[in-house]
Amino acid sequence: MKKKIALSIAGSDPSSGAGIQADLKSFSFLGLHGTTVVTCITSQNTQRVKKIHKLPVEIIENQIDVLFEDFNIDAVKTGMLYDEEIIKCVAKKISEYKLTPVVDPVMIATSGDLLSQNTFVNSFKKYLLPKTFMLTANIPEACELTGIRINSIKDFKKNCQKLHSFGPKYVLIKGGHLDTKNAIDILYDSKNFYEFSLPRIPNKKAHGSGCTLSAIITGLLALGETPVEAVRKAKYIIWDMINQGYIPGKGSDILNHSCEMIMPSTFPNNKYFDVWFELKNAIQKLVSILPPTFVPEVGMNFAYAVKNAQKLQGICAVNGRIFKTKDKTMICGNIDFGSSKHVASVVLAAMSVDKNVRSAANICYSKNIVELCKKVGFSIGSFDRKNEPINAISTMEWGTKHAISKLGFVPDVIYDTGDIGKEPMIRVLGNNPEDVLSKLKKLLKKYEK
Ligand code: PXL
Repeated sequence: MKKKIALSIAGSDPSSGAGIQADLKSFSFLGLHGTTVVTCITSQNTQRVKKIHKLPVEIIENQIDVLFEDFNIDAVKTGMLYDEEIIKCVAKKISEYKLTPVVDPVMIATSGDLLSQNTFVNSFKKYLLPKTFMLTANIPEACELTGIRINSIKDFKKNCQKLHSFGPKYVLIKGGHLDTKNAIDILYDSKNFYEFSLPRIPNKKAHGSGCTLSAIITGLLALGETPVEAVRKAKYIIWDMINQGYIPGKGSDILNHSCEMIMPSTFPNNKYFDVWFELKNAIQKLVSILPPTFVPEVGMNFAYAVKNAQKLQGICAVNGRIFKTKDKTMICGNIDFGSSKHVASVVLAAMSVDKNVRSAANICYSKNIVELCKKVGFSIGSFDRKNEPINAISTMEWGTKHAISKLGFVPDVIYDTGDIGKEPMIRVLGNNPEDVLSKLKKLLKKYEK
């Protein structure tokens, strides 16, 4: 197995919410091999930064050199650089190894504690910004670097242009601190402003979100994404990680960098990413609500096809399956394209009749559950494996088409009662994963009554 390699040059946060620890988790999330060069050791927890211990620059320089002796590094980010001496050292290495880094201008921690010396701003502008590929600043950092206040989107753009004039090819300003309905980020590349907007998640401090965003962007660049796409995708990923964040100590919440589901290393194009992301969210919701009694013995899968998919390669699903333990429903494997046959064949067959029906999940069969389906008003189709022609290539394709043709439309649910060595099964179909999920929720609600 070959992995892309990313490097983070940053400070250590022993509570693992931010700093190199967050960067390493972010690289793992993307399936990359992460490497780290530590600049400072902070003594901090989720409540405060107690002390900062700067490492000697020879040691920083040495760490960078040994890594480049050994690795072909695909992308680099910098985080906490603390003071002029470290900035100069890192800038020198950037030139020496011809790096195009993503640079996060870390100055202040979420707790409000300072993570930089007063020599930082001038040296950063002078030595590092001219060598920066993409700067990822939040509003206070952007204002500190430009002296231009941000009260509106217009100020945002002025700030981007000013920062761009210091040298970075791309400037990203994150609008989390601005009082707008959605959180808006703006990316500027000297020609265009790209706006990225996602709903705010209330009551979250999201310690480490700055580090994580720049690390995810770096990782996506290592995987070959364009800068604009890397930012767009990174935003979705971060949103998800914040949304699933948790409070590990007594202080702020941190992001959930869960590596349970690793993202595929490449997507043929954007529509594949969107399908993957929607399905992943639905599957995570599903396993948190679905009782193990609904999971078939052979396991469950949940599939979603890109528009007009013709082959299994265009259908995303879990490449292991969704299994049950005694008291839990759990995902085994990652979510990827071309990884299901059973449920994906159901989707392909349904799409051949109605191209809008692009998602399906299989659940355990029982007469009781079929009755529940009737009670909630689902349209129901079925097939009998005994009627399958000998020359049928795929049972699922034949069965699904057979059930649909008997009805004349694609129903909400298609079941079969099994055969020798074949577990009976119910498949729930819908236009997208949310649609399938809402049908499953309806069943559960009735089941629990
Ligand atoms: O999120 C900025 C940041 C970067 N690096 C280290 C940190 C923090 C925030 O606390 O501790 C080491």
